[in-house]
Amino acid sequence: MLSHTAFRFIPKASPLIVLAMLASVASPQSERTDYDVDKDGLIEIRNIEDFLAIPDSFAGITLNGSSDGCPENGCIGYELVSDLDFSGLTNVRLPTPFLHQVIFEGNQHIIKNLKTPQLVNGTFGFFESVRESVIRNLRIDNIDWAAPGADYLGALTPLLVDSTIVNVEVSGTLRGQHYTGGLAGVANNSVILGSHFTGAIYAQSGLVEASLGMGGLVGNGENTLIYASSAMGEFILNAVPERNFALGGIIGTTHTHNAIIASYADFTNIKVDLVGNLAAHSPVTIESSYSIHSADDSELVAVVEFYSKRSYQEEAVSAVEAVARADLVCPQKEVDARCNIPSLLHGWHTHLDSSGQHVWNFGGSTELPVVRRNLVFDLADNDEDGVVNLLDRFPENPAAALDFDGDNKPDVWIGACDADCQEASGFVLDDQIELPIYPEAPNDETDFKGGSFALFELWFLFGVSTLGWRIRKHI
Ligand SMILES: [Ca+2]
Ligand SMILES: [Ca+2]
Ligand SMILES: [Ca+2]
Ligand SMILES: [Ca+2]
Repeated sequence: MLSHTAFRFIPKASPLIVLAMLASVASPQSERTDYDVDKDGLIEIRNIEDFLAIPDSFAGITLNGSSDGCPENGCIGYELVSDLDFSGLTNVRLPTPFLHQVIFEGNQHIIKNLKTPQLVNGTFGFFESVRESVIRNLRIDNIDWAAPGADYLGALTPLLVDSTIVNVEVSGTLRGQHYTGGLAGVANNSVILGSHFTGAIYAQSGLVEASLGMGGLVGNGENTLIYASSAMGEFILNAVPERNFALGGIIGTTHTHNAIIASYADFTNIKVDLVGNLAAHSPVTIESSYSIHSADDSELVAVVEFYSKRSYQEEAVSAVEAVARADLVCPQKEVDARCNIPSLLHGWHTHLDSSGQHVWNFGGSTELPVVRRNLVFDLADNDEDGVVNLLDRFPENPAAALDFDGDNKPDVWIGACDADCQEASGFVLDDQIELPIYPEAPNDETDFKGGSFALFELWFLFGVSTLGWRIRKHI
């Protein structure tokens, strides 16, 4: 098991080392008198210098020691207002601040071309630790990070705790030692929505056998929920291990329960079982997802209608099909009579975003199903248990969120819900998860939304900016 020491903050080894090159091009920050020009409560990050100046947030949300221009009660986070291109900059040492109760809004901007020299830090990511925070609408392109000694490595952060990641896309190469994930090294009590990794993760075979997790999105997952997300790419190994306990296309190792819903891994891997390229092992519940782990078309694809194995459960509840790649390519709708297995994607239409748009796009007759990239997620969380209303089957009760089989008995407790909380909830934990019963897919799947989406999005964004944000109960 992962010990609690994993989440202890590691003191920073060195003071902030700002790029030497930047010193000559930076404009004097003292001229800046308004840090929130558009008055949305988010301090504008205009360039790399601003980005590198984001401080640890425990003492408040400021930049260069100032929050001038923020609302009376202070700012609630930061927002990118331009792309940040690190290409040509060498020997970059990021300050990697702690984000605590912060919104980091990417505004669809791109942070790109950051290459690191060999790092010796114990942990590495854009943010040293992300707690009770939201990172959203961000692209990170073409990173190339070598941290062969890092215990925890993730593009966003090595440690994601009690946080939500929304609409984040990362591409690049990661070389870590232990817990490594395309988004986060370790994710604890967190939710990942509409987020994707494309690239390569290096793993040494000796470490694979030592069960140190590496995953396309998350190296090690604890009470984490992943929805409408994907990982594409490959694990690169220097030798073939005896067994693979540790490499998963979405999540590597799992401690306590994790859930993967309406997601896919097309991530080259070795010696996995059918479900094992989504997560390396249980406890995990997987619904309406698929995995491909072979670089060629010769091997079978795992199509997971439903799979659930909790830590105390001896037998998995499982509805998993091993099919040829062509069988997964074929369907253009959920029930497609033209295909070898007409009902292969049974139940997949039930997964929606906050606008009612379907998560899955089944594509044409020569394309694999993919998760749509323009999904919208309302972060409202009435019971403040960390699981957004959209995915919370008990949206007014903070003790539980998941009930896959719909029997109104929670399948797992929320990670933060202790014995007293469980007792007070009035719930009895489900002792036998059954296969979910899905409604029939609509006959005419032109009902699927997609084309006329822009109007809703405008309305939605307006609604959000009017009502403000919620990050758990702390903000
Ligand atoms: Ca702003
Ligand atoms: Ca909730
Ligand atoms: Ca709940
Ligand atoms: Ca149940």
